[in-house]
Amino acid sequence: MTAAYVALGGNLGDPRRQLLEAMDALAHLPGTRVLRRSRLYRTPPWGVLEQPPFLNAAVLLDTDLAPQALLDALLAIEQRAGRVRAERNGPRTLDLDLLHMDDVQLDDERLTLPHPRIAERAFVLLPLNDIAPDLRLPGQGRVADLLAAADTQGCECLIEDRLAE
Ligand code: A4P
Ligand code: MG
Repeated sequence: MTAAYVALGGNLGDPRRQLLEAMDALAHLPGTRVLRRSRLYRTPPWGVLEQPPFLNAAVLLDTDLAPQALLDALLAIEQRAGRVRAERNGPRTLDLDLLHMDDVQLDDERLTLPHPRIAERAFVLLPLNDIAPDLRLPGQGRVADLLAAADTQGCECLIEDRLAE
């Protein structure tokens, strides 16, 4: 079994419902359990600014899926949520990014691990810090330290959606 950290995001349709359904779908993957769920965060759009705010979250999985198989499963869940791939960084119903798997570093045409752009993204670091503040991301640093250095302006935690416990 391997620990796997997955980021969830969305800003079209009903993002809250899509994120919660995606967490359920992750819990039903073969050989996979959800160990921790972050709170939900409302975050200003990053990259392409002219789009609605995002909801973001993160989960910690324990899985016996290999990295590529887990990526395939994430893409299938995105498809079922009505994801249409258009503009890079543009609006989407559901985005699932594989952030990190313990003891895995790889870089091929389909998958880069750890995800190379965690350190610069408050919308990833805030929920990741809920579930793994002491995680050390090879090449980037410790999650809580990265968050302390990140620009979290405009990000809010949805208190009523306290899901981590
Ligand atoms: N891929 C490679 N490595 C990975 C990985 N570690 N995890 C490949 C997931 N996928 C990985 O992904 C394109 C391809 O990347 C996948 O098919 C896989 O083979 P994609 O999701 O179609 O690409 P994208 O998401 O449009 O592009 P990009 O640049 O990866 O965007 P991000 O990083 O997903 O960012 N603002 C806020 N506030 N919150 C957000 O969640 N999200 C984005 C998209 C922009 N702005 C945002 C948010
Ligand atoms: Mg993605």
